[in-house]
Amino acid sequence: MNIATPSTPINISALSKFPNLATATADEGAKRWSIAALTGLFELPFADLMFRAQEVHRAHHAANKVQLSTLLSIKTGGCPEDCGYCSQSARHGEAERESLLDLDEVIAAAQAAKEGGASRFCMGAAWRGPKDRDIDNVAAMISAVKGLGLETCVTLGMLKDGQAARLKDAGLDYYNHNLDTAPEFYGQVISTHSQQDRFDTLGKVREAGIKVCCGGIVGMGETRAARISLLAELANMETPPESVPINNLIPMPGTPLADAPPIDPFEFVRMIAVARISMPESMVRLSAGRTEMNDELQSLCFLAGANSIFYGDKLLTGDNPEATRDTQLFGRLGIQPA
Ligand code: SAM
Ligand code: DTB
Ligand code: SF4
Repeated sequence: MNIATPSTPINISALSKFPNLATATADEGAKRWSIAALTGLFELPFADLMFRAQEVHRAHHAANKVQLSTLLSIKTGGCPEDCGYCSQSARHGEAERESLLDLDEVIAAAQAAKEGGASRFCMGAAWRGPKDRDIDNVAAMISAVKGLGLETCVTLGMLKDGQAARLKDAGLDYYNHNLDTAPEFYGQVISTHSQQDRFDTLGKVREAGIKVCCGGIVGMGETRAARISLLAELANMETPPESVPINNLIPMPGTPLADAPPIDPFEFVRMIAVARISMPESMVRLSAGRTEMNDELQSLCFLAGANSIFYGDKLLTGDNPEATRDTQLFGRLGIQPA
């Protein structure tokens, strides 16, 4: 059964054929994902969920292509925010504080990323949000990276009016700003800003015509209901994010979540699969936490519809698999990097 085509939104009511799946609420139309529908997907037998994820994946994306983005922390540590997972918070993080990198260092890293095979270069700064003079510096970095023929992405925290347009003018393709977790759980992880603040920045990014990269983290002690609630927030956006990073918590020493119990690996794969099904046109990114995953688990994530990764041995402060480990895995699986 073809439950979705590339040009039309997924027809959730078509899923009602399956006994465990609730349909979307009638008044909100087929594009809105109800909690019941998402829960129904999560509760499917694993093989059925994987089958459905593959159907949606193949209807919307090249089946065996995985997009590669390389990350660089352009300003590390000393962040005033208190995000409970983050090594870069001045309140608990152990990441050493550094000032903004020079343009030359950024260009060298972007060139190396390009030569390594990445198609997008993502620059992250541990700020609550950039000051206007920071935007000048980052705009120069964006233009230079774009000039190398790479797609550009930045994650700089909350934006003030006018800042997104300046980033767009510099050549920015994507802005990463995650909802991170369910609205009901957000306050237990972060107290220095609200999830509404995140939505406000996402609105500014959209308005400026920049593509949105927005996802979250699992493995922070949240319930399955909270994971579903996060996916509902993402999938029900007027335009769902073009890129949806699903991070598995890297428990950072010194952070409040340093001892969080790891998530069941199959639950992680289910999260990827439900993201894929509920956001058919989005790129789903298998993000932080891959170093701790074996090849078999990562393969299940690709089978569940993940079609992008962070590539290169470092994330922002945390570890990522060596590039050679990824290229070997791609070779064994017949995946083409893109
Ligand atoms: N300051 C910016 C912000 O908060 O958007 C950008 C940097 S922040 C490190 C980007 C994202 O990385 C976070 O929203 C979170 O989803 C993810 N992240 C941070 N620390 C993590 C960790 N220890 N494990 C998994 N994901 C993490
Ligand atoms: C995202 O969702 N994950 C990336 C990227 N966006 C910026 C960052 C992961 C950070 C992992 C912890 C660290 O490296 O400090
Ligand atoms: Fe700061 Fe971003 Fe880390 Fe939160 S996630 S502490 S805003 S760098």
